Amino acid sequence: MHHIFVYGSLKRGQPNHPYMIDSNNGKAEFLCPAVTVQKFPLVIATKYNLVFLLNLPGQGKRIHGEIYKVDEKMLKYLDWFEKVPTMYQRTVVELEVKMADKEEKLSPGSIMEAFVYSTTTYQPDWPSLPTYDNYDANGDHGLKFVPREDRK
Ligand code: PCA
Repeated sequence: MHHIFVYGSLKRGQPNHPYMIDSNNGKAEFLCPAVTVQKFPLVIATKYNLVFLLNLPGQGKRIHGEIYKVDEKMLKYLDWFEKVPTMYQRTVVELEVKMADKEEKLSPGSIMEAFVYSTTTYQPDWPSLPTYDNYDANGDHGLKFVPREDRK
């Protein structure tokens, strides 16, 4: 099993979450909410208003998201879904657990590592875009996420 931290469209209540809970794609079990130990710029970019974590530690904000335990099949599926390695890359990030999970013996405040889909390449202006600490497709930013099937 692998741990993966999701911060964008894959979170609960966000547009791509259904792909994570579709058992045809593999297994994913929600573990706990978490926040990155370091700051990163989380930006909304491209004409489709996609969400990207730029691998520039120390800039931006500490990012809130969710940790899942996934099997090999789901990890491979998500790599394909996130277009690794062209669009996103799968890197490792340090996280602070926000809520306890009995089974995993995680306690609030404990530090763990998980995979994260950070951005492979980005436009020069992306680091100066507004940054967020907790992505919501329907947030005040008003930047409407364009689902995969509607992209041209
Ligand atoms: N999906 C992945 C990376 C960005 C996105 O929209 C996630 O939620 O973590």
